[in-house]
Amino acid sequence: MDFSHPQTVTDYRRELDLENAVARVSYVANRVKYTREIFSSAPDQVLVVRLTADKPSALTFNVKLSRPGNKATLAANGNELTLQEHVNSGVGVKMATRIKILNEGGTVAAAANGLSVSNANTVTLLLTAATDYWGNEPLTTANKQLTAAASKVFSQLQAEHVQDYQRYFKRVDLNLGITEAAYYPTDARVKAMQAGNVDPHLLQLYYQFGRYLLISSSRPGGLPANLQGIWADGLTPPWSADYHININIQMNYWLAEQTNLSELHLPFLKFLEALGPDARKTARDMYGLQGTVAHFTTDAWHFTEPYGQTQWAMWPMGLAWSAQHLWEHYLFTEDKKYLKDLAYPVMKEAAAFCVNWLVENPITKELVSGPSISPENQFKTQNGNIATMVMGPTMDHMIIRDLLTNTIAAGKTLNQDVDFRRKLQGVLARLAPTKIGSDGRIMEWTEEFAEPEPGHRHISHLFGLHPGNQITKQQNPELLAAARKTIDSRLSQGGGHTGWSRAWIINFFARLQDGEAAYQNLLALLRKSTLPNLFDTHPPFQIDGNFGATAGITEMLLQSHAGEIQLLPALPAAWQKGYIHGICARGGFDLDLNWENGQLKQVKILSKLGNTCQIRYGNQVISLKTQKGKTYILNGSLQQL
Ligand code: FUC
Repeated sequence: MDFSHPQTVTDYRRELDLENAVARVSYVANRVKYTREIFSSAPDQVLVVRLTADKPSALTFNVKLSRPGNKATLAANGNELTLQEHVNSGVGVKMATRIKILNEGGTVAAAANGLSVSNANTVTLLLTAATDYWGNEPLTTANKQLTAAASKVFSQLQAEHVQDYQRYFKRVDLNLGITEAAYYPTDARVKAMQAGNVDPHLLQLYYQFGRYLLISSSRPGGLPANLQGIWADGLTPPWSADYHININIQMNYWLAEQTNLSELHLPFLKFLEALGPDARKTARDMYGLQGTVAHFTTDAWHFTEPYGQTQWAMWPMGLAWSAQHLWEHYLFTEDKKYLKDLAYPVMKEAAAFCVNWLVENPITKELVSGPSISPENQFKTQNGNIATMVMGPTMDHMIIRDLLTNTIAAGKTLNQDVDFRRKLQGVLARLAPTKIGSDGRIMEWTEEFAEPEPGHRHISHLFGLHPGNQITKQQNPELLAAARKTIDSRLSQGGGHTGWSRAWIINFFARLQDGEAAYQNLLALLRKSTLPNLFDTHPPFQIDGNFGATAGITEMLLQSHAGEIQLLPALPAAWQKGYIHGICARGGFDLDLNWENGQLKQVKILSKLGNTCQIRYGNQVISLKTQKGKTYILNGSLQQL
């Protein structure tokens, strides 16, 4: 949109309203106040821009439609524009974008590269866009969507959008208190925070921003959120806006179940299923093995082969790790049909690859993974060379242990594959265990190699602490202590320098039940790895840190990975009073937690499935039998009210 406004406009204000998922712009030019409201509607599949002015006939501007590369064709017709391209010189998808201008007052006429609006009172722009990725003819889709949207008035489009969005957004309410900083613009608050200001409300905003981003980028029937969610800029975004599955896309979905956005997990889960044919072929052609395998990254075209340098490429655990999400969705929902139809078949094939892949260490007789890497990290060999590939990196074993354990549980739940389950049990019994090194840290490799980059951003060998559940206070405190040493060592040597790495560290400290360290790392994320609009920065912008931090804040307040529901496991002193309502625990529970003076005041538990659960707050533990659909209220001493 090109306006012929004067050089300077005043009272400029731009906001993103997280409650409604509506962006607004307002400013004054030539003594006219202009406003814009913009939203992208999931139910109507349309982007809507509404322009108004506080004086009649004040809206005069050009609307252009273009795409980088200058290969798209543009057509204007009345008050509509159509842009089309068969991208990548006819090898990629076909795309079509349509715009319709609905003006109240004034006129719309043809102009260079678009249309011109003159002297209108109010203008609504409707934009639809489609590709043939899912098989439909894009122009037909974009036309259909445009016609349908144009049959509704603006207020109806907006009401439907807000209702649809809030259906997800309003499920969770976090309150960490408010200071006067909340009256300042977000970019100023981020800056003030970097200068040491305390702004709990900004953390609350940041938390909900993470949920907003997932609601807005991951809808059932669509693709999962990529490295930039859906906010990739330009045609060559960093890392091609792909699906890195050696931490990043998993992190994108850590918040899905716990922050009550379970349905929005499905694009990722379905995507894992869609990797099947290629993943089967890679296992067969590259390794001569049955089952499915994917490496460190993939994309919308489902490639699963390694490419690039061994340092990141030669790692056959991408699908095995991702398969954890399939089981997690089941743990939160106990949806047996989903388990049978979607999750279990994918888990089983990924597990089958792992079983075939492992080899026996001829000396210890343990089963080890390899040749493989510890994602993207390097070590020094005895003669001082820098190397990456080894037999038996710890993370691989942790991932395989997780997958095999989950696959056995899923098979048992479905009463399927007794023999296969027995086989997996046998493998688990021989799988190389997690070991503690002479310096008290969890060993990343089978040997204690010297590390060229001791503050490396990947802390892969703590997969068992988070997102896994192999290292817990309840189960193996000695490994927990070693995990702490591992993180401390990484951090003391400059670790946590990328946004996502810092976000992972928040989750680690939450699992270590160290609220202060989790909080300090959350502050560090806001101070060092956050852009003025709250986007996470690697650098550059990468969305995983946003999602990972929202997950981390949730883990500070509620955990359910260790066979019990633990309330406020890592509450920092800075959050003396507050509440979080609507977060979820495994086993089908929604919880409302309120705390005061740094202590649990009350917890309300909605049992969605009627399971019995064990609830822990500090050293107090109770067992709660529940009925499906009933709510239970406990006080700070876990007494039922
Ligand atoms: C992983 C990380 C990089 C980056 C990339 C997209 O491989 O090691 O830091 O985040 O994904």
